[in-house]
Amino acid sequence: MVIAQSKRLRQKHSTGLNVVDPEVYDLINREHQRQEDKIELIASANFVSRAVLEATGSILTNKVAEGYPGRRYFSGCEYIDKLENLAIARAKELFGAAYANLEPYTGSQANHAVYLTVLKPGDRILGMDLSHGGHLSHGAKFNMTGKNYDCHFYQVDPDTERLNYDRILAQAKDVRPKLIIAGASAYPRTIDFQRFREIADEVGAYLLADVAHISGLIAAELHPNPINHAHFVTTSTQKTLRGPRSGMILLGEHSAPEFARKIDSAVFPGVQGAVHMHAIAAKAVMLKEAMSPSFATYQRQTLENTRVIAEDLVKKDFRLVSGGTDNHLILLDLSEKGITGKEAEELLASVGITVNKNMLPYDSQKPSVCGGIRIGTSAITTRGFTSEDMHCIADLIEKVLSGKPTAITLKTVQEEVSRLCRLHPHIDSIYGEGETN
Ligand code: DSN
Repeated sequence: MVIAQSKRLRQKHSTGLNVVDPEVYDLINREHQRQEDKIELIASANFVSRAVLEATGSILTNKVAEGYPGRRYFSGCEYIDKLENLAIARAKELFGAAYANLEPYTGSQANHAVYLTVLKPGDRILGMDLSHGGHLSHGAKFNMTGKNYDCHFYQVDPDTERLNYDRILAQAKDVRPKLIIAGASAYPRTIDFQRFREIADEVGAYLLADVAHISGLIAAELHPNPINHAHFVTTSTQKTLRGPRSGMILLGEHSAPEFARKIDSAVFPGVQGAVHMHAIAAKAVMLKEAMSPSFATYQRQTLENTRVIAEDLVKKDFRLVSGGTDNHLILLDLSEKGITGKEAEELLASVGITVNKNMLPYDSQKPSVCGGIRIGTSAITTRGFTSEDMHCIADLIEKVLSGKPTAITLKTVQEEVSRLCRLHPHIDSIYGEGETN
C-alpha cells in the first residue's frame, strides 16, 4: 500500500508540464510563438542561446546552498562550488576584474548590495535622473533607494542631450554625495567612466558603474571598461550580455582588497538568501560564449544595426535624443510627430513591432504617457537581422508613426513584419532539436 502510494507520487512528479498544468503550458507556448512572430526592439531584451537556456532550466534549481564556495552553510556542495568558482574565474577574465560576485539575483540586487556596503540610511547618492536615462535602483523615490537614501540626480545637458561632466562636477561639489552612480537604462551615448572617477575623487565619493545595458559591448571591447576606474561595477546579465535574467558585481584590482569581503557579506546574508545555482551555471555559459570571437562579431553587428536604423530614421525626419547613438539603442522623440510614446508603443505593437514608451530628457509628458520610445537592436541582431533588414524596419516605423496610418497601411506593415520574422526564424531553430554532442 505504502509502496504503491510512493510509486504514484513519483509518477506524478515525473509527468510533463503539458499534462500537469496545461494552462501554464499553453501560456508558455503562446509566449514562444509571440517571440517568434514579433520584431523585438526593446533595448533590454535578448534571446539566450540554447546552452544558456539548458543551464537555466537544469536540475541545479534543486540544490540549496548559502554562502560562497568553500564557505557554505549546507553540505553536498562539491560540484556547485566548482561551478561557482568557474563562473567567477570567467567573469574576472572577461572583464579584467580582480573579484567577481555571481550571486546577485538581478542587477538591482547587485546595486543594493553595493549600497549596503558603503552607505548608511540617509547618506547622499548622486545618480542619473530616471527621465534622463537613469534606472529605478539609482534613487527613484518609489524605489527602496529613494526611501533609504538622500538621492540627488544629474541630468543631460539641455543643448547636447549628452552627459556634461563639468556640470556633473559642479553639482557633485554642491551635493557632496557619498556615492556617485554612472550608468543608465536609456542613454544612447558612450559613458566616460574615467571622467566620472575624477569627479568622484574630487568630492571624496565612491563611484559605482552600473553597466547593465552595455556590459556585452564592454565584453567585446566596443565600449570603455570601467573596471579600473569605478570602485564598484554592477550589471544585469540578460541584456547585451545575452545571459540569464540575473546580476553580477565586479571589482578592479584597486578596490578588491578593500571591498571584496564586504561585498560578499552584503550580497549574502545582507541582501539575499540562498544561491540560484541554475542562474550561476547559466552565467558561466554566458561568460564562455562572451569570450568567443563570434560574440564580438555579434556585438559589432548590433552597433552597425543600431547605427543604420538611427541614420535612416533621421533621414525620415525623426528626432533622435542627442542626434544619434554610440551603442545598442536609440531614443526617438515623437513630440514633433504629434504622437505620444504610449500611442506609438501601442500602434507599433498592433503591427507586431515591440518597443517601450520612454521618458525623454526634459519631457513634458507624464511617465505613464512619455514623449518618446526606446529602440534597441540586441535581440533582433541575435536573430540574424542584418543592416538590410534595418532599412526595412525604419521604413515600417515611418509608415506607422508618420501621419495617421490607414488600416491598409497597418495591414501591409504587419505582413512585412511577418515576412521579416519568417526570414529569420529564431525560437524553433535555436531551441528545437539542437546538437547535443
Ligand atoms: N532596466 C529595464 C530596462 O532597461 O528595460 C529592465 O531591465
